[in-house]
Order: sequence, then C-alpha cells, then structure tokens
Amino acid sequence: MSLMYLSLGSNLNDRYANLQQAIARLGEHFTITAISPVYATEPWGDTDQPPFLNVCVAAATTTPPRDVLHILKTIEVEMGRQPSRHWGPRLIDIDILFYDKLILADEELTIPHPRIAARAFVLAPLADIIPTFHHPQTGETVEEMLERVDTAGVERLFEMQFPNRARDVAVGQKQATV
Ligand code: PH2
Ligand code: MG
Ligand code: MG
Repeated sequence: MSLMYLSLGSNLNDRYANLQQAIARLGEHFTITAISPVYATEPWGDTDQPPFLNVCVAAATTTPPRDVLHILKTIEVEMGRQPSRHWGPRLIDIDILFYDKLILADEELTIPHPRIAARAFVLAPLADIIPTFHHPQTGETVEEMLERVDTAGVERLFEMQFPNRARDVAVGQKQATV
C-alpha cells in the first residue's frame, strides 16, 4: 500500500458540491484516510478569476502514480471540467502532491508537485492532515513550508460533510460518510 496526498480545488458553479462529489468518486478508487477542512482561497497565479475552495485528502492505494493520474483526469472530465487557460478557472482540479516519498518527473507527471512550497492554498489544508511530513527533496516539513508563505486570503471554513450515504470512509478516528 502507498499513501498519497491530493489537492482538490474548485472555483466554478457549486464549488463545495464539486469537492464533495470529487471526494466521493475518489473513494470508489482509493481508500480515503483523511480529509482536511475546506478553505476559501484567493486565486493564486492567475488572479483574474473567482475565489476557490480548496481541500487536501490522504488516500491509500496500490495503484501506481501514472494510473492514479489517469483516474484523476477521468474524474475531472466526467464531472464536466472544460479546457481552460493555464491556471484558469476550473470546475474541479485534482492534483497529486506526494506519493509516499517518491520522486518522479516526466513530461506527463511530476511528483512531488513542483509548486507545493509556494502555495498557501495547498500548504494550509495539508498542514491540517500531515504537519510533520518531510518533503522528500527539500527535507522541509509541511508546517515549515507553511510558515514561509503568505497566508493572506487563505481562510479555514469548516470540516466537510457528506450527506449522500454511498460509502463510509475512515477519516482519522471519525467516520465520514462519502
Ligand atoms: N489552482 C490553480 C491556480 N491557482 N488558486 C487557488 N487559490 N486555488 C487553486 O486550487 C488554484 C489557484 C491551478 O491549478
Ligand atoms: Mg492544480
Ligand atoms: Mg491539475
């Protein structure tokens, strides 16, 4: 079993419902072991777009990383994501942040995600689930990286709720129904 950490973001339509649906779909392929609180975040990079909701998820799997990527892309497309400009608005974006301590880079996929250390919208929710995880390339922990970024415009909102009882997933000591 490998443990991976994913970042999810949405800034179009019903952003919260999009995150819920994406996590429910992830639960059909992987064993979700933790879900961070939801964050409201100002757009990073391309700032001329609506604000995001962001969340991070931990998931256990035996699926290799490139196959994970294809599953994530399929979920994005099935949920109705349309092609957009680079860093532009999106219904749902699901990115692999870490996959165990794996380091991998090719034209299709780079792990760890290359911009983790620059993104408060990733580091704040990630620090809620794995504050002491060491970045395999820099050795820095998630909470150390978080201390170095500007967290203005990144606001923790609430824990996610899952009203549709399709599946139970263990979330820490609690049971969240996805
Ligand atoms: N995703 C981007 C670009 N900018 N900004 C925020 N706040 N949240 C995101 O998820 C995000 C972004 C490209 O993936
Ligand atoms: Mg992204
Ligand atoms: Mg992406």
